[in-house]
Amino acid sequence: MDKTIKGLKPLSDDLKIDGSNYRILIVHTRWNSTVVDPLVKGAKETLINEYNVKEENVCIYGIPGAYELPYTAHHLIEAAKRADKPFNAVICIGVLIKGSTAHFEYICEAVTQGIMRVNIDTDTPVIFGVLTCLNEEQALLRAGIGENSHNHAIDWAGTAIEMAKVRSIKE
Ligand code: DLZ
Repeated sequence: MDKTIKGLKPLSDDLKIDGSNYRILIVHTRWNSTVVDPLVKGAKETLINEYNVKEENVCIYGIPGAYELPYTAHHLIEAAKRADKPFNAVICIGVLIKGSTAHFEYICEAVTQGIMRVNIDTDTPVIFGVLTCLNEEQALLRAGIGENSHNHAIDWAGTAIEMAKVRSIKE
């Protein structure tokens, strides 16, 4: 079998969402920037070009590593609420690559649970844009680098917009 059944079904055109009034935060790591930078670019360009988000409403904040993503997302979400400029959705972008110790497993677990908690605790959709890769090749392919690769941040941007719409439901 040469075709996978995995993947996100695109929204039909009649359900296409206009993001022109949305404010989206991208928090990203500087660890593994060769892979993280194209992911951030892919997310930003998709938000602007596919969903009409205004460039000035895509806020980008860089931090050291994936372990810092949940705290930063939580803090910036709450700060924006206090400033009366809440984010409609947040995308956390990072890349963890397995090394020779148990560090990878601990960080993956902490970051996954942490990002889920930020969703619930802040009532803001926080998209899990964290690649957890067994080697560098897997990371490159998921950042759109190389033959038969796909930049997963394109999907994360679409998910952020869809979830921003969910967040706007009032009753
Ligand atoms: C220390 C570390 C290691 C070994 N690997 C990664 C990685 O692959 N991806 C990543 O985003 N961060 C890594 N870090 C840094 C930790 O996430 C964190 O920044 C430090 O432990 C300080 O809290």
